[in-house]
Amino acid sequence: MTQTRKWLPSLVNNEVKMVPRVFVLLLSSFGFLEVWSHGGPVSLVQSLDGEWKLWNSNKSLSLPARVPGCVHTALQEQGFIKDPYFRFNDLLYEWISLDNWTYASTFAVSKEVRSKQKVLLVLDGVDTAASIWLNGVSVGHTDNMFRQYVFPVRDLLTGEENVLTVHFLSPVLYAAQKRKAHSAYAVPPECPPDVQKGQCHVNFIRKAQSSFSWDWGPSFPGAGLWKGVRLEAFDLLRLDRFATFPLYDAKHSAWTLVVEMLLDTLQLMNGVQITLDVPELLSRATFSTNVRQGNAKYSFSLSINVSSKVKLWWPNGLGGQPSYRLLITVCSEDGKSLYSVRSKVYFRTVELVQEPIVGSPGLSFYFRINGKPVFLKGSNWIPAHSFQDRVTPDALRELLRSATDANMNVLRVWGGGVYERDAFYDTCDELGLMVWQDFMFACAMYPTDDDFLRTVREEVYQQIWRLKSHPSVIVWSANNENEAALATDWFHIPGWRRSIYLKDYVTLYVNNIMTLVKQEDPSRPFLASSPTNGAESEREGYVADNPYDPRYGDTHFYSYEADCWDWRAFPRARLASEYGFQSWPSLAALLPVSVAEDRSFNSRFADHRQHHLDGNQQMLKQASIHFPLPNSSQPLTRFTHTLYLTQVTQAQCVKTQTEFYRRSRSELLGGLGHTMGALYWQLNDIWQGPSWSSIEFGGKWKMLHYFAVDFFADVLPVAFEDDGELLIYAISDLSQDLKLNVVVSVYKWSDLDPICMLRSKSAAVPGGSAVPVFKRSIAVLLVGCGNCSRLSCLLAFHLEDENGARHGPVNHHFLCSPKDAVGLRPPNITAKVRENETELLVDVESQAIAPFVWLDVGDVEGRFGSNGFLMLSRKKTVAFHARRNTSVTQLSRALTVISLSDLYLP
Ligand code: BMA
Repeated sequence: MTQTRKWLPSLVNNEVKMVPRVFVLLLSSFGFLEVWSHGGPVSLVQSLDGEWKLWNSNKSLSLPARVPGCVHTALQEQGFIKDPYFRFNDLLYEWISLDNWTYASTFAVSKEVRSKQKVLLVLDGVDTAASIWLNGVSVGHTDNMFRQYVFPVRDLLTGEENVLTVHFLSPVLYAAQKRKAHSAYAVPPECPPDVQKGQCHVNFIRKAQSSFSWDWGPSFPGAGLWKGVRLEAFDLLRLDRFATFPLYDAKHSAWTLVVEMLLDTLQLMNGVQITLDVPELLSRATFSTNVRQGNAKYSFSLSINVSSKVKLWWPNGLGGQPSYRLLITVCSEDGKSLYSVRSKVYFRTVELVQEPIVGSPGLSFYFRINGKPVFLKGSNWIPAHSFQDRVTPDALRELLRSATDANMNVLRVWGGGVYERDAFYDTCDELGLMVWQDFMFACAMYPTDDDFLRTVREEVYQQIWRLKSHPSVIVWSANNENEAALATDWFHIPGWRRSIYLKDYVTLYVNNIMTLVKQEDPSRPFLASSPTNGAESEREGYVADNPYDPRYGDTHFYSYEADCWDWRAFPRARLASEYGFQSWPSLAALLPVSVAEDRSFNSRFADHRQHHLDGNQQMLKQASIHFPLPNSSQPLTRFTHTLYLTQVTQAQCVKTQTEFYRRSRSELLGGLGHTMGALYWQLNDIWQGPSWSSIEFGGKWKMLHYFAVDFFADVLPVAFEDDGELLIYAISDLSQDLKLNVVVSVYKWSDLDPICMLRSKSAAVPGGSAVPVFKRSIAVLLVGCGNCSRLSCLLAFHLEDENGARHGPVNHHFLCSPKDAVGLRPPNITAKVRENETELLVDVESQAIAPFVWLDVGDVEGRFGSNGFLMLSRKKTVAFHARRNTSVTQLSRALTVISLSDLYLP
């Protein structure tokens, strides 16, 4: 069958309007960039996206398949398989990744295209090992899902019936073959732990490392054309890559905009005129250059004339994210316009500060944006689906919005997933979400044979070019935990073999990746790993003795056994880039992927979804330290109570730990402290299962995410106990200084009215600091309040300025475990939905203090203004922000409310 494909009508981007006789060059990999050519079709683009054919190796299955897409999605859409996430289907559908698959497309190519001097076949993403054939002729091979592949095909094209086939090798078999060929020595780990039910040798294939299973995700090693495919035809030159970044000369307070282009040129062109124009900043310059034949890089610097007028890009919470329009025109010597580019540019500086700290061994480790030290508040990002084509633009945006709505200013794109799509970084730019960008290597040793290094170098090169224009990206980091894995010997490497792996480590991350980063993007810092001791690791040959050393660099810290309410267990790190606790998602998330018998904490299903050894038991054990375990005789009630309790436990654990990091910002104790970042593990989920995430699969916020809104608030009071004393710190990430006092209300568990209130003296809270504002012996405080004890009372507190205005959220401090609390009464909570002119509201009423009140609306998409809260009043109104149209009736029907009291009060 011959399909006719349409010429692309316009660019991905929003601003360009189609003008007659303007042919548009689609550069989907450039994100916020628009390119078009004037006065004649210099470049033509023919998309080959759309419906292709797909079959397996023995052709027992043959079906239509969408491109971009993947085999699993195609099989599901055509009814050959059910939802891969349903129950145990990850095991049932293992055969899909053990088979080889072929994608094929038949298409016509116009004379216009074929008459161009050069026609390229461009594949933006091929997952992963494949051979590509056009009209029966091999055009090339692929071995890396993170690369764009480009093949010249002009002479292979015919008019009507062109057949393009892409033969995919099973990724699992390919990885095994590569491992076998690497006979000199093993490159551990050979396989994931059994509990992950995954595939082996993922470190031998340049594919999302988590696709062979992870401790929060299933094994679905997919195959397919996961990004677009197109023909690009041109006569003179083609803009292959484009990037722009600002440089700031502090001495002269002057900005320069660097514009870089990679041009693919068919003949020497003298005197090409390149004009750069940022009209809003009255800056324009024309450069004349000779363009060589072949692929070459051209770099131009535009001085910004009104540097003092430049509005800076700031991280969320610290200012806006203004952008400017950059217009580029390229003309031939005789003044004929060849093409134009329009792009967004942003101005900001970034530095990673590692310098001696007075009174401390070690080095500081923090980011300075536009000269200002910024405390990183955020989380870690994992792939939002096993099948990337299933991630809708809306879902992606909603996740990123959820991050900024929880007062985050950073996400770390973790090295075991994928380099995210352009829309991800565009949105981060817009939202002021900084990105800590890992290269895609995680929790393993990697080979360094020539083929591997060659493909990695190309991958790294392309990703740097694709992402370096984004102000959101503040740091490159070469891998996840591989320095630590080597230093602390995760894989039990015999001493005499260690040097092999050390050498491989330095070869890959330093000699190759770091060298490339320094060469292609000197505009932002580079780290060889996370966690790392940074400059100290470098001094120790890039693998430090202890990369978790809190005196240097960033730290990952996990402890499931110790009581997470005890801050003394946490390392006082310079920057905490990973820490966390697991929880289960809501029942609503589990319903579509389970049947009745699965809905119990001891079911085979609950066990199957848990990919972290003893994870379910760890959650219960941690919960039981402070809470009663659910014991309802109703199995489904017991299950939902258990899901709820794991979320309560997780929220409370991560709150305690994050508050510890935030209050350690200005302090040095025993040389430790000056903590400048808290990124918990992990923001999002890949499927419906237990994990460290604060947002479950589908976008619903877990209790932790609601807690994050408060514990990441710009101004926050934090309480903790030290040696019988209660201390309250005021934390401020604001730019301006404040004068604040803390108001402490002491409540009895049995009474909704406070029994006494205390107010501290007003204290200076400088912008960007954490300062103690209250200190009192707990015993004295309790006696002073009258009839009060640790078991019968609890504290709520907030910050106020001299005019009595509250700053930041109300926080609370438990003086005992809720399971030991004396006087808790049944709250008999009721919740009623109503509507005002603009939104849906829930009126919550309670007859007693109720901890961790949780409003749930099942699968109605949206989120509450607040949730999981401590009810200290008789009435509270909570807004519901619906994502889809919903009504009072629908919401009322779906609404349930639960609090901790439901778990053990009659
Ligand atoms: C860290 C991460 C991930 C993992 C998480 C939870 O090691 O980098 O590899 O999912 O901890 O175990």
